[in-house]
Amino acid sequence: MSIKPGRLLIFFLTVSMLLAFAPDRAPENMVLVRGGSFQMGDDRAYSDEEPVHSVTLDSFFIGCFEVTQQEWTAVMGNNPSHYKGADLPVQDIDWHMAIEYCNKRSQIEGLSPCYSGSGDNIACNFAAGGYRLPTEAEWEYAARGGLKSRHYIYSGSNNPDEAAWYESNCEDRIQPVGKKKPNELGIYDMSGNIWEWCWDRYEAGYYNDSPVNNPKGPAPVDGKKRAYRGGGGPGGRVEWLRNTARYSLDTTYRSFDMGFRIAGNTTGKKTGNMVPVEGGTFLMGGNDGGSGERPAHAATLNSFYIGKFEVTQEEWCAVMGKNPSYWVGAKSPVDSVAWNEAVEYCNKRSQKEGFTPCYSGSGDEIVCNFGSDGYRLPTEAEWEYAGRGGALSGNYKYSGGNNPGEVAWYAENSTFKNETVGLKKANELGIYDMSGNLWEWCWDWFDKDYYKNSPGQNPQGPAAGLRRVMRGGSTFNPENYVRTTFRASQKPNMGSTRLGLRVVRSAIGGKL
Ligand SMILES: [Ca+2]
Ligand SMILES: [Ca+2]
Repeated sequence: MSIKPGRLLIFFLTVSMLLAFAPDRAPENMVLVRGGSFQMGDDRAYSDEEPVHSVTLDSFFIGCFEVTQQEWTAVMGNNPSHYKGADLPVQDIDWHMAIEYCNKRSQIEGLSPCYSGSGDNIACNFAAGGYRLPTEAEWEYAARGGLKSRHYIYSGSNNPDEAAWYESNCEDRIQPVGKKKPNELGIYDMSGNIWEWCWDRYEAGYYNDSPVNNPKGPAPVDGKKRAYRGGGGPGGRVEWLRNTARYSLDTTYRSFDMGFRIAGNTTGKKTGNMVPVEGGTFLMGGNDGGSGERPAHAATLNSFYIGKFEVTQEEWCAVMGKNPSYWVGAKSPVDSVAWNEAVEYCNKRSQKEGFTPCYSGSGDEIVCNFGSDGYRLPTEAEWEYAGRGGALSGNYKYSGGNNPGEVAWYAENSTFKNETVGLKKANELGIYDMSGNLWEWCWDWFDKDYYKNSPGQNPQGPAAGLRRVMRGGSTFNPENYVRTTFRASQKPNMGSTRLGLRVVRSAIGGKL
């Protein structure tokens, strides 16, 4: 791969900015709502809640609270609310103001904004990583408690006074968020307190022919009205608090009891310490290396994310509950983990963070679903592509430079113990310690002759074997072993004090 220096600089700055702003975890005060199917609507109430119908939603994030005045002011620099208080929901917000807040907050946090266009022609990119309003279906599913639903009438209870602020208990004012009982998912005030704008245009008969999967409201034929949900407050009647109750207003309508709650896609979030690697074609292996590295051959890879660091002992413990490492240090890479255990870690971490696990089966029959969005080990090709700096490659011998002492902990500069991750110079993509520190497990079965006939697209290693690939060399090894093309292997049931792992995730649909 060759690239002009000017272009390289721009690429590098872009990647650096992405890294600098990428959030480390789910946004504060948001919960993951696991996708699933539910029965939307209610046949016993108003006609616009009929018919009850099946809806299936993807996972999403939603705010635990209505957007507060403190949050609003931090982003927008003003406070339009009638009832003032930092921990009160922001009020007097029309639909367009809510949209503007979502985009602005996305930009501030380095997430790609969901909304484009203006006036009556606002479009929402539901694949973007930024903040947005929930759809009506998302709102109702979350209010009902998602997969944990206990089928209450109001969000979190059958007793309106337990779950909601409304006319009989709110003392004629808007109340601070989070004081009533949360619902099954830990979300507050979905019933009562302020009304909450949703994304959807409103049509009373929409449920008669709305799509089953991720309904997003009627097409723009119904004018300016948008749906809102979950109100109460002063003058709020008890029947308005129901999870299924639907209302609509012109998008420019403002009132002291109107605000919103944010939602977000699971894509683009939870990228904690994961570096986006744009797919591309590179020359894998090298004709100057050992026989297993030959021949150099073209490999084309899809985009993926890779850990900026080797998995640390802290990260391992948070998922697996114990630390197997010989060389102990919370920020040092975990060692003494067998390949099978590394795979188990990936699946467990995926489940914990709401991703779909990649691995199934057991022992030598473990298979990897590369189409899942969960954590997995890199393929050998992904490891080498990322190690070489991907599309930004400077074609160095080691990951990030030609001087091994600058980029790697290896036999010449180490005390043989694992070093804290991230202390040496990062490579072109901002990834640390790919050369040296610990060897890193890869997915592939090892075959010394694999390069002689490996596929050109997304090679995933031989179908079977005795040993799994490990890459990058360790603090015990001389410089030859910490080259980006050097190949080695280990039996999958054997851990080593010199061997750890680094995780990757597929970029689903090619989107980073
Ligand atoms: Ca509310
Ligand atoms: Ca390493």
